[in-house]
Amino acid sequence: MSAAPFAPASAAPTPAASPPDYGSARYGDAFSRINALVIVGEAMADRHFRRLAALLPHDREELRRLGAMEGRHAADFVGCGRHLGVTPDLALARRLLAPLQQQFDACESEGDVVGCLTLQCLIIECFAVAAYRCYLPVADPYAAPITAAVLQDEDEHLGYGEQWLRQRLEAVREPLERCCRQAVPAALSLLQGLKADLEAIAIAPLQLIAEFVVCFQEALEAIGYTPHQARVLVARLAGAAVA
Ligand code: PL3
Ligand code: FE2
Ligand code: FE2
Repeated sequence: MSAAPFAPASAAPTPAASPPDYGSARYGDAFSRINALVIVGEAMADRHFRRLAALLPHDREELRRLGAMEGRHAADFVGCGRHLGVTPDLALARRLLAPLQQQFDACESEGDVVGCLTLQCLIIECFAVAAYRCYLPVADPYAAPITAAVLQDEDEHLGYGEQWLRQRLEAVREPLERCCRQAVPAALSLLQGLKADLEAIAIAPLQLIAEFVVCFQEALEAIGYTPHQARVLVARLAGAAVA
C-alpha cells in the first residue's frame, strides 16, 4: 500500500495562519450579516431575560441584571460593526431569528417557564458561547477584547439556567427535551445560509457546530444528565439538524 493512509486529508481546515483582511469588501459584506445576527440575538436575549424576570419574581432582580448585560452586549457589537464601517443587515437578522423568538413567545403564553428558560439560558446561550469562542481568535483587534468580555458574561447566563434547571431536574426533563427538539434544529439551521459568510470571516461552520455540541452536552451534564444521556440527546438533536 502507498503512504496514503497517513497523508493528511487534502482539504482539512487549518486555523487561519494569517488574520483575515478586515478592511476588504468581502470581509465587510459578510460581517454586515454576521454582525447583525449578533446584535439582534443580543437584543432578543435582553428581551427574554426581562420576560423571565416577570415570570420568576423570586429571581427578578438577578434576571433584570442579566437582561441589562445583554443590552450592553448589543451596544458593544453595534460598536464593532461601526468600527469597521459596516452597516448591519438587521432586517435579515430579524427574519433569521424569528423562529426562536416565536418559540419563546409561545412558551411564555402557555406558561411554560421551563421552555422559556431552556430556550434562552441553555440553547441560545450555548449558541452564543460557541459562536464567540470561534470568533475570538479571528476577531479584529477592536472586537477581540469586547468578545472576550462578552464570553465571560455568557458563561454566567448559562450558569444561571443550569443551576435553576438542576434544582428541578426530574420535573423539567420532559418540557426541556420538548423545547430542545424544536429549538436546537432551528438554531443550527440558521447557520445553513451563513456558511459562506462564516468562512469569509475565518470561522469554519463545522467547528462552530462542534463547539455548540460540546457546550450543550456540558450544560446538560451540569444540570444532572449522565454523560451517556447527554450524548444520546445531543446526538439526536444535532444529528437531525445537520442530516
Ligand atoms: C446571548 O447572550 C446572545 C445570543 C446571540 C446569538 C448569536 C449567534 C450568532 C451565530 C453566528 C455568528 C458567529 C460569529 C460571531 C461573530 C461576532
Ligand atoms: Fe449576550
Ligand atoms: Fe447571554
